[in-house]
Order: sequence, then structure tokens, then C-alpha cells
Amino acid sequence: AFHEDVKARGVLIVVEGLDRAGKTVQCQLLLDALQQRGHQVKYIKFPDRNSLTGKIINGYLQGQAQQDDHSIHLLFSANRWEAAQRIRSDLSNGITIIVDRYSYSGAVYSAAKENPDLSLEWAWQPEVGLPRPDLLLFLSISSEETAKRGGYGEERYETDAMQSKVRHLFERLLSMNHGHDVHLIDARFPVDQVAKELLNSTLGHLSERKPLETFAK
Ligand code: DGP
Ligand code: NA
Ligand code: NA
Repeated sequence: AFHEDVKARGVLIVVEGLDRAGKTVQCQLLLDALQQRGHQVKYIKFPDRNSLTGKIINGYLQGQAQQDDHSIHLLFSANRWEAAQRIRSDLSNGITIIVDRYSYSGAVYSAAKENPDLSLEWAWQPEVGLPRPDLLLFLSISSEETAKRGGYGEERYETDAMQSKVRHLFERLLSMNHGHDVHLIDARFPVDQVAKELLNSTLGHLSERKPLETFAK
């Protein structure tokens, strides 16, 4: 029948969490597991430090350049908008995309600066209109636990004070209903166990046929 010839679109999966929650390792394991099952899957990461905006963001994160809080916020958002068309076309070609950080990091890391003119609500606005993930996998862990994981790196934001604010803002942002599925995954467990949970959460979404949505106003 005609319908069986229509290829299902790919699924947009976002993995979020604090620095050192294990996102990048878990994204890789999920990518491998889905590919082994015969799915076409891609991994992308934000910020993409190689694009034009990404180079500015990289300099900022490494402490080589100062930036106004609002200005750098909008550059991080622009870094996602640069990729939006590509995400749409890959999804419509049946490719599932695993995204390592997205709009949620975008809003909470900027809001955590406690600049009185940069609220969580303000920070969310430039994300409105971006492709909305089908599934958000949040690697849940406290900032005390991540701090025990061999210390942070050298980058801006990798401090106890910042991570603890980020953690609370993630909770606030996730409690606002964005209309998509959110799975909280306990990231304190061993890597294999967390990977199994991520895969189980994902398998239920792999025949996504609803049209892709965007973050609503
Ligand atoms: P990573 O390469 O995943 O370690 O991310 C770099 C750092 O940048 C990390 O501390 C999280 C933060 N970050 C990621 N996306 C955004 C964003 O959109 N806005 C802000 N302000 N920070 C972000
Ligand atoms: Na980091
Ligand atoms: Na990132």
C-alpha cells in the first residue's frame, strides 16, 4: 500500500544534563546501539565549536574573550539556528538525530548568571521556533555528585556554584511543559545501566510519524 512506501521521518532525541553528567559517553553508546539495530542515526553536539559563531563561543568558554551576557546568549542560540535547516532535512530523510545539549542548556546556563536583566523566561525566547525534540532525555544527577567525578575542566561555568544553579534551573525549566516527552534518567548509576535506560526510553519513540513540531511561543 502507498503508506508503507512512505519513509518514517527520523526522531529528534536530545540528551541534557550538567557538566560531567556523562552526556557525551551516553550519546555515543546510544548511537552505537541504534545503529546496531539498523537505524540511520547521527550525533550532533551544541555548541558546535567549528562554525563561525562556534569559534567565538569557544574563545568565550575558554576564557580568552569576554562577552556581554546577552550577546553571548544570542550567539549560543544562533549556533543552534545555524543547524536547524540541516536537522529538518536529515529528519525528513529518515535520519534519527541524537543531540548532545540543546535549548535547555541554552536557557539555564545563561539564566544561572543571575544577571537581573536575563531571566530564564527571557533566555528561552530565542529558542522559540527551533525544532522541538520528540524526546528529551535528562541525565539527572546533583552538582555534588558531578563534582566528585574527578573535578571539572578549566572552562567557564565549571564551578560548584554555577553547576548548582544550573541544576536548579534545569528543574524549573523541565517543570514547564514544552509538550514533548521528558525522561529523567538517574545518572548516578554505572555507565552500562544508564545506557540501558536511555535505550529503553528511546525504543518506544523510534516509529515517530507525527510531523516535527517547533518550540511554541
Ligand atoms: P560542552 O562542550 O558540552 O562541555 O559545553 C560547553 C559549556 O557551555 C558547558 O558548560 C555548557 C555550556 N553551554 C552549552 N550550551 C549553552 C548555551 O546555549 N548557552 C550558554 N550560556 N551555555 C551553554
Ligand atoms: Na563542559
Ligand atoms: Na555543549
